[in-house]
Amino acid sequence: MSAYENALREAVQFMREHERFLIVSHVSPDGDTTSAALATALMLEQLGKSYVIVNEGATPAKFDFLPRFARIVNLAEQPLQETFSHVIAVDAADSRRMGAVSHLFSPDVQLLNIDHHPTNDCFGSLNLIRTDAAATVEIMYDLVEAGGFHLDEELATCLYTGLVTDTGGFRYANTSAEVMKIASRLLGYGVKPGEIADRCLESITLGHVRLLERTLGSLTLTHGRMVAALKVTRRDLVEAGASSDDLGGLVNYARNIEGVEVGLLLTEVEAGLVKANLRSRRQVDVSKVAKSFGGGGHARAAGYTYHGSIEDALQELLDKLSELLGVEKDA
Ligand SMILES: [Mn+2]
Repeated sequence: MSAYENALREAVQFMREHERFLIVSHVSPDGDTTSAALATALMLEQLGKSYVIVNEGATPAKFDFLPRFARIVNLAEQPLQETFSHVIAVDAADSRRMGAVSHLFSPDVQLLNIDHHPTNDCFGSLNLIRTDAAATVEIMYDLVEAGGFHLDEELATCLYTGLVTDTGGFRYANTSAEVMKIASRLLGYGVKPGEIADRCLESITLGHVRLLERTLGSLTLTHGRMVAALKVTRRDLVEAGASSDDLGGLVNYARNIEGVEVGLLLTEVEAGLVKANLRSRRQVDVSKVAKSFGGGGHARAAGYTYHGSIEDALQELLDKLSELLGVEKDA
């Protein structure tokens, strides 16, 4: 039995052996972590277990078509008193990605870490990691098979949504034959691909459009036009009436410019706190760049948090990219 098959078996056992669970999705939740958390909930229901699903903050409303969405507790608005001995974290590459949730863990906590990020540091007591999986939900699909869980429209909808969002609608390089095979099987359970794609990929908020209008003016090209950067200041967010929810996809306007290898989006979330989103086309492994600043992610999509001004964040990042690309930033 491979180490992965063994981890699948242990994960199923973990779910069967215990009664009450805390399910944690990662900070700034995306479609994959949200779908994986809800799929976990549905699987625990099948086993007759009880659970609480939490996120450090708000989960984007565009995912509210997913089953059990209303069960996700936003800890910023609804603090919990209970502590948990059994925790399942999904799509979080390290314990910091779970956000401020550790006060919910009992001293004897056992944590099952289910993830597909190559930068995962195996922070769980059990680690179910497959770094060649396109999404955490692809691992959840393996778990459904390994544990003999019953696939129905609800569970299939969660798994399909995670696949659609983490592959950018089956367009990114992580779209494997296996992904298409799984997606095809899931459609057989009544999943509605048009509706899911519309909700997750096509629909944009008014806040996003207003933010885009302001942000495009900040576009700078460096390194012989191989790097494109966009900046969103606190003021942009306030004037656009936008929240961090509305930032999704903005970084692609930088990366998608012809000839650009690395697209950057720097967001001043609050004074002195900057979120950096990095996307690359084909050469640069941006997860390494993110990791050098204390973050993580994938080769083509990564991010980190920076303490300091947005200008300093940008300059340090551009200097790092100069090293990696072997090109001066003002070239
Ligand atoms: Mn993911």
